[in-house]
Amino acid sequence: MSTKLWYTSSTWDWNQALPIGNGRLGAMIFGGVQEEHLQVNEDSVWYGGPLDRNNPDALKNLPKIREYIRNGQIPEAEELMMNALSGTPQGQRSYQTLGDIQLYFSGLNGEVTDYRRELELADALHTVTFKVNGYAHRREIFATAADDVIVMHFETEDPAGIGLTPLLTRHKFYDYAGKYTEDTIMLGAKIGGDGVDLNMMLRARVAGGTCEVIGERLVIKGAKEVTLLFSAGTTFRYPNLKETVWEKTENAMQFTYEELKARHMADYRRLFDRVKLDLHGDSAFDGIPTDERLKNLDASDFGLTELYFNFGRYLLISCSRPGTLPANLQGIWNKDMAPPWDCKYTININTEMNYWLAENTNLSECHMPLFDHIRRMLPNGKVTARKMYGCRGFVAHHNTDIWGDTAVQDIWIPASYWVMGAAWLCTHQWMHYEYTKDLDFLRESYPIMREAALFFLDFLIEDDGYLKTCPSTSPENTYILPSGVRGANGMGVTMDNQILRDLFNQCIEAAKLLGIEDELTKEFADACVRLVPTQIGSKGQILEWEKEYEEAEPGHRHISHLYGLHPSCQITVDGTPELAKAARVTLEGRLAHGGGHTGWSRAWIINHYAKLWDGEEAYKNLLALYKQSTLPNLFDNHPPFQIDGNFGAAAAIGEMLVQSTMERIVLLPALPAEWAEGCVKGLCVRGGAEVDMAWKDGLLTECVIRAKADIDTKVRYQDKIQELHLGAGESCWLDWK
Ligand code: FUC
Repeated sequence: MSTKLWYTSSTWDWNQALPIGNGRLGAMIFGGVQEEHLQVNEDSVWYGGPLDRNNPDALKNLPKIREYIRNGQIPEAEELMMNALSGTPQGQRSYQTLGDIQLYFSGLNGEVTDYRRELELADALHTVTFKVNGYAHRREIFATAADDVIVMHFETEDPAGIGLTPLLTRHKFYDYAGKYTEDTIMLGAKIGGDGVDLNMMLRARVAGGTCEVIGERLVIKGAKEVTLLFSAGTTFRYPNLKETVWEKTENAMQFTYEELKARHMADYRRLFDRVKLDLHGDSAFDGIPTDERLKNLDASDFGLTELYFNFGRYLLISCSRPGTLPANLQGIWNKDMAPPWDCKYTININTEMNYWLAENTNLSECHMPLFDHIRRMLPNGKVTARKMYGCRGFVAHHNTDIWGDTAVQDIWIPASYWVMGAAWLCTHQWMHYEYTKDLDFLRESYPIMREAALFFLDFLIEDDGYLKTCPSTSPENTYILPSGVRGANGMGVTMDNQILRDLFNQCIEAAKLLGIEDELTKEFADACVRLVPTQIGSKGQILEWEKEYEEAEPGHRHISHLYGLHPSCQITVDGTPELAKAARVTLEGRLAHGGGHTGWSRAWIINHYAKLWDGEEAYKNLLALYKQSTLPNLFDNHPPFQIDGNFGAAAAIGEMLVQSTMERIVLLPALPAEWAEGCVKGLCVRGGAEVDMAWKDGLLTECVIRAKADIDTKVRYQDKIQELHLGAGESCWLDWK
């Protein structure tokens, strides 16, 4: 199984640096010999405090906007929307880099030989090894969730020892820096008027040498071994900021380096080791540095898919742990003060995609930060619902930030005025229930799901006998009316109907499970059947809008109207074959016009083909992702780096091997011919079970299902279907012969 990213030189390029993280703290490591650099992040470093940005003119203009839309006066509607619905101010808060750790080594001027840097995903350990003047040096770095610090450990055979001057910086955006104690330097800043304060500290433990603070820097000389402990935080979590940041280093100081490492690995492996994917790749490819392996991509390098899959799981474990903020557009790893799209949460696909792998690749607890964030959004979303639309319930638009902002983001016609953010996010609560059958979780989540659904009981308008969203848009596409007029907003958009069908049904189902019977669930049921069904157009495609319009960008990166195929299971090969056929036509149309040009778009397409049980197309698109949208450090490239593609594609690899609804599990639904032989252990399915499988010559040879909860379902392999009834803790070996 491929688990190592490795390179033969250090780098100055962030896209070649390697990420580590413990959920809250993250770093990109460049691997320099004389000058090592860690660009560091902390998940709560966001500029500015919470804002009420709900446009005070929204509610009074809403009837006019709706009237324009009903009359087909789209430009008039959109102009009014830009003024009356946009946030005041128009933008949410931005995530920022925490800063940098610069490590200036002395005495390393000789020739460097045997250089290697690697990231071992099985251990979550970054290692640099090299020789200078024939003496070996070894540097290990990891971010541990067990002790909540970043640990750096340097050793050398050189009798002169290690000379090192560490420094903390932050692009000059800081308020103080310097000595904290005899062995610790620190840096701090206030970010934004009513924003958070940040603090970071670097503490040294030196064996066989000297260490002191001079000015802003630590000065270490003649050390046999050096361990540096890095801790950071903000007042978002820690009111006693400096004390708390310091305590974290104090706690870590009680352990030796080896103990810290062992504690880290035990914690990490508890999650990582749950799943093993073996595609029987040729191990010779593991002998090629990762950047070259990627550049000279070989379709028979199945180990690269193992590596990409493992990397996706590694990244989620490293940026989303219980108690942290959810993975943002770059997970946690961002080098900028003003990053692309503010490096926040785009919830019209990107944030959801970040969590597609959480359940099926057995990292259920890494999903938790998203649920905490939905809770953070809820009170804001109720205010937005009331102030902007005069509705009950919980609404969010296409972005949110650290404070759970729910008002409209940007003044951008094809995206900003979409009201489905909270609804889509809440389907993840149900997804978590389906995979875990955790009724306590459902009991806590149902009131939130219900608020999200409640909004639409008030917001939907009647038109042509149907209930429709209005205004709304199909993210972020534009249509052309027969008159030539372009528009993006309208009513009864396909994706909205699909999301709402899920949300209403999930609320009804949840209420049933929780023994709740009230008026509201009846209203949800009534509304659900009055949504416009998913329609097939004249070319055999799924319609994106309620009518068949010309598309301004037929290769658009969003494929929102296939939400029903994935992540939802409304469209399935075995349940709705006509719609599945139409979904394929839609995909082919997008791809024929250059679709899949961003990493996340390609990752969505891979999931779609997996759901269409087409392993060949799924693998073809996976290879295209590696070739066209993957950076040398295996980060997904939008461009720039955006983590959704990493997560979306890892999820898709899982979906190629096993799929599930509550009604059935499908084994090897999209196995490409190339992956003739392999095995996988620990993938999760809806209903609450883990699946282990092995296959040979493209045919399933073994399958074991281990129930984590009572499960009553069917298992399908090719055309064969078996009933499956297991109690929690039971397992069964399925025999297909
Ligand atoms: C959506 C996408 C863009 C980008 C941005 C962060 O707006 O359409 O491609 O991923 O989010």
